[in-house]
Amino acid sequence: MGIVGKPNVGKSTFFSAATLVSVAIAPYPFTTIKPNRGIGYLRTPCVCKELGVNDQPVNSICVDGIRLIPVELIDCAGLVPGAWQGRGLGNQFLDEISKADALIHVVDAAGATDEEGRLCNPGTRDPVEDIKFLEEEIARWLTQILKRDWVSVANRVEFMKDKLIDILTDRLSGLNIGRTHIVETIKRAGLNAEKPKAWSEDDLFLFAKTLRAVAKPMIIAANKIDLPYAEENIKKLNDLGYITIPCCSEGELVLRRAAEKGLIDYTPGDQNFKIKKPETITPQQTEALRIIKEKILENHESMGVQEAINTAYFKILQMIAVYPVEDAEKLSDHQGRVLPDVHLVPYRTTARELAYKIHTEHGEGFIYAVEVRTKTRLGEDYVLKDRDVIKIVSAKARA
Ligand SMILES: Nc1nc2c(ncn2[C@@H]2O[C@H](COP(=O)(O)OP(=O)(O)OP(=O)(O)O)[C@@H](O)[C@H]2O)c(=O)[nH]1
Ligand SMILES: [Mg+2]
Repeated sequence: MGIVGKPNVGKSTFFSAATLVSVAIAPYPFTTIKPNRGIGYLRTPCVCKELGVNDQPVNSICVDGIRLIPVELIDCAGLVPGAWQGRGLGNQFLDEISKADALIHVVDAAGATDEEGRLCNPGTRDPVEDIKFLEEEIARWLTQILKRDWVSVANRVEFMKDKLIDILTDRLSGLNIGRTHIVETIKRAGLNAEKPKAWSEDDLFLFAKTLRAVAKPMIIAANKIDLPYAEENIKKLNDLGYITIPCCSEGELVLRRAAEKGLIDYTPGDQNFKIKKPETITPQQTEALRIIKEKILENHESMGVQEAINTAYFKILQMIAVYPVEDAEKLSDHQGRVLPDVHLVPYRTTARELAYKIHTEHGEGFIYAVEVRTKTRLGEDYVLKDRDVIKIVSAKARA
């Protein structure tokens, strides 16, 4: 997941709040020069409570019946106008985007930073402009990549009868863009894949813009909701067709750090926290926590950071969480560990595809699967559902 946006909007704060990795955070543009990578967690209700078992997670964590699934986050350098031509840290930023499956676009919902990320009074900048600008920059950068050898690509299609989709799949694989993205883009943009020589400059740009939407889907983290003007601006952002999640990254970071130090009980995504021992915290800490509670948590469902990450994976990328087990009675693996793993797989993944994901031999020797709750036998084409607990029966033993 790429965390993107113009400079000084709180990308690194969001990243740090999600991963607890300490990174440079400062109130001026280009604080981040080299991208930061870290592990954040998706939050999903674990099946352990429903099934009445005590689990022993291996590839994830379970906190009071909430499963936390690790995911990789990349905190990118800030993007400024002209990045596609290499302005600012443009090239590096765009390289990082190419590795991401989807983007969380952090915007300063209060409009307290100008188009280049310099501080200004809240309410000055319209964050809607920031969204249009980011879409435009990425589309221009993709157009530039496509244009480099478009003439020869178009000639190959028209004179040598090579397929445009094959050529583009090959050309764009380095950007983590696959065949299905390209097929979907051509369909959505209504372009003729047989006649690329007839595509105008505008057609190429339309292709690039649509490709971004298909291959790098995006949600908006409307950050700095503690500042004035944020609420009004969020209403405008809601009309843009993206899912918009109000966030206070700075407040989330305070809560995560306080929880890490044992001062409060707080699980990311909760709408509340509990001070453990009031006598151990300083008056400043008490005041910061009071402000977070009154300004944010009493008016919103959460601090937003966890919700943004969850939404990006579960709604935008349409991932589901499934729990493979080896023993359908004990719900355990061969070492007796109960509900050890949860796998994040795309919606529409079949039982056999899950078997392959667990182990190639499992996939090759697949005989059938069992849905553990109902003890139903499932064929290889069974389409998995979120929170399925599945036993795979395979002819080949696990290595
Ligand atoms: N009021 C408020 N300030 C925030 C919030 N999140 C981040 N900030 C502040 O915004 C400033 C910029 O934060 P960074 O996380 O460094 O921003 P960035 O987007 O990574 O910036 P670059 O790396 O320069 O692109 C810092 O002063 C943060 O403390 C928030 O939710 N509310
Ligand atoms: Mg940063």
